[in-house]
Amino acid sequence: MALAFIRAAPAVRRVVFKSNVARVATLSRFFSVGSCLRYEKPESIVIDGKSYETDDWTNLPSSILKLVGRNLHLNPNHPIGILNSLVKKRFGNMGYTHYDNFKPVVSKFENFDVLGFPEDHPGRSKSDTYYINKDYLLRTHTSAHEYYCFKNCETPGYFITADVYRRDEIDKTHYPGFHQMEGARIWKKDENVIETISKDLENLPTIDIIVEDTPKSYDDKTNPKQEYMSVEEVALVSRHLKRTIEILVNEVFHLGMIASKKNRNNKKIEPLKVRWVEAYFPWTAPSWEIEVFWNGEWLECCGCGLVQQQVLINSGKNEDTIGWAFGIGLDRIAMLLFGIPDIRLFWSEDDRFLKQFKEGSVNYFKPYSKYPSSKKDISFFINSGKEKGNESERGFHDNDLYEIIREVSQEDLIENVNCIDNFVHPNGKLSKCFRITYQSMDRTLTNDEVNKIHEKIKQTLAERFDITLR
Ligand code: FA5
Ligand code: MG
Repeated sequence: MALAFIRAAPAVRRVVFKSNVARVATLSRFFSVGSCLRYEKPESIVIDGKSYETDDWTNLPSSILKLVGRNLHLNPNHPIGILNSLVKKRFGNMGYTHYDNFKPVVSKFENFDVLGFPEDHPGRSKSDTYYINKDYLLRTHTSAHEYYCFKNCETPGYFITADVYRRDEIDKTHYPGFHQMEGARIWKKDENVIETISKDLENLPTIDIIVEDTPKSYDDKTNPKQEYMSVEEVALVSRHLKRTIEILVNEVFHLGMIASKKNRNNKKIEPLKVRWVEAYFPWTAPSWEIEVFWNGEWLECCGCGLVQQQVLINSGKNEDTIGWAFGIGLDRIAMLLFGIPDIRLFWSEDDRFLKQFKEGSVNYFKPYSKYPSSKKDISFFINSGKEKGNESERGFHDNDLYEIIREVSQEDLIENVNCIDNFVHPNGKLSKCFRITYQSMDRTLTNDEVNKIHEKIKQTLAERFDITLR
């Protein structure tokens, strides 16, 4: 394990708040961006041997810290590691450097600023991101390493695989830690650039795949090109980008199809069907997402686009550089390919899970048991904020509750949290009701145990927020 040693701070820091009404009002504003002075915050946090002083921005709880350093993508016998190796092998001799050892702590500059995230982008807020302090955070995407890679990579392109972290909801397809793979490729925009990219395009392997796309490579109104690139350059670079991603998804989904057909004793394999849709990312233009048709549904799995010239320049590249980048989420894809019903399972240390997967092979997961679940509700009024206030002005963000739930039930005992009721009372207060589904993947939970956790969640919520339980 790469992490982590936490020194507990004196308890004083957070006790002050409760008995002082005036203070609570100030705090509510403070909470409005998902603060975390409320934790028993350590004075410093050590990750990968480096010590970071905490401050008002710190909101990294120990439940998340303990995920850091698991490096599931480096385990050759884990579904995430298997996916990673498959892609590495596929793109082995095609001019890419593979980075999969980047540390998860990055600067705010690398994760947001250098990529041109607007100051008010929700991704920057404390309710969405785990901050170590005002300057450092757990990367929320692998694009946080574009700066380093564009500066240092010596091949025309690179791939990055890494664990990323986001404060998010709780259900079968969301987990606060997940994995992404990033890819990028650049060319020098010289007099031979058209010829060079055309040649690179010809050298890409051909595959049997059904693609829905518009013939236009950009749209002046909805998905504009950057001025410094010619129409022809945009067409060629975006063609190269899309073909590369199609090869990637085809590789992994094809194996998934074999696994699932085997599972159903059906031998016929159809070509994969994908479609391209316009998207927006601050650091690419034009931008797209690819969706894959799987089990009757379109699945969004990868964002991409032509890298903004400014990002390349910020990263020390010559202004005559053009290129593309993409970022793909691995966990949801792995869930489909390996037939894994709950995203929590990836983090399981139970042999009944881990022993089922072997290097180089995509096979279906055999559930070892489904333990009973129990549902419990939690309802409350949010006191602070006035009628007109939106949710965050009221001093509470749903992600704050999810965080408390994860913190109290340390062991991943919760399958799902659903907001089942949300209304403004005539007194102007917002009332919310959440339904929590308790279910362990490894054992049967006792009533007593569930009740205790549930009470603790309610109590912690009431202590930390200006709310009234109903
Ligand atoms: C990004 O993270 C961009 N960095 C992608 C990118 C890279 C665009 C380079 C352009 C150039 P997005 O937030 O959409 O984009 O996430 C990318 C993928 O990660 C999603 O398509 C999804 O498959 C996966 N993903 C996002 N949030 C979660 C989550 N909470 N749990 C599991 N997978 C997730
Ligand atoms: Mg998205």
